[in-house]
Amino acid sequence: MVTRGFTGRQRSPDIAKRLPPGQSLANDFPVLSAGPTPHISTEDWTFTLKSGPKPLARWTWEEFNALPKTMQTRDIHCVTKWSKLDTLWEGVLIDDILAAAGLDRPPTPYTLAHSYDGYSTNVPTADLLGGKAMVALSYAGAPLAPDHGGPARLLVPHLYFWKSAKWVSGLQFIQRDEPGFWELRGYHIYGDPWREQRFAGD
Ligand SMILES: Nc1nc2c(c(=O)[nH]1)N[C@H]1C(S)=C(S)[C@@H](COP(=O)(O)O)O[C@H]1N2
Ligand SMILES: [Mo]
Repeated sequence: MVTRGFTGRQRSPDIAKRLPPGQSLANDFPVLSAGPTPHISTEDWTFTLKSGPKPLARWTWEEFNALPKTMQTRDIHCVTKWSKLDTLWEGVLIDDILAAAGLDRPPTPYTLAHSYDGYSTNVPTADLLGGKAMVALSYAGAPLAPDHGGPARLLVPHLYFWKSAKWVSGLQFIQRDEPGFWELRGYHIYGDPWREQRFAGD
């Protein structure tokens, strides 16, 4: 059975292999937000790195755009059971943000991402490094649309998509893992789609 916008069966085997358990292919790009889309002008936008309460570095839009940029094609997986293959992003790798802040290693084992809409999400710092995550500024060759998190969003494609904080305002390094917005509301603390870690206890 095929539902409009989703096709679960009769995929070629290599596509099937790229779908984590319980996921179906989305052909469109659904928008999922807990609240209304905030509109942040690039003139007001800043990105801040903190260790606990202590600010480490801060960039304006212009300064941030001068950092080295990387393009990545990645599969993304939403906990509401859609996946999208081969999505194309451009942005600044978290590795390059740390380097620009003069950090040769991350200060703490955990990180909280914070957003302009008050959203937050927690990720082990190691999951943000080694080319695994970026602050994305563009999607499919165009500036990131406001509904999808523009001007800038976190992209952590190997975890469920709620970890990819839209309208990201900064990263805060923390000593102990602390749940973010959805993790406080029952989503899994880590969120590996390949282990189907949708909810706390999965
Ligand atoms: N700031 C912020 N980031 C967010 C959300 C949100 O409500 N606010 N929703 C999350 C959830 S649950 C998902 S599935 C993805 C959806 O991203 P999309 O709207 O670009 O598909 O964004 C994540 N990032
Ligand atoms: Mo989601």
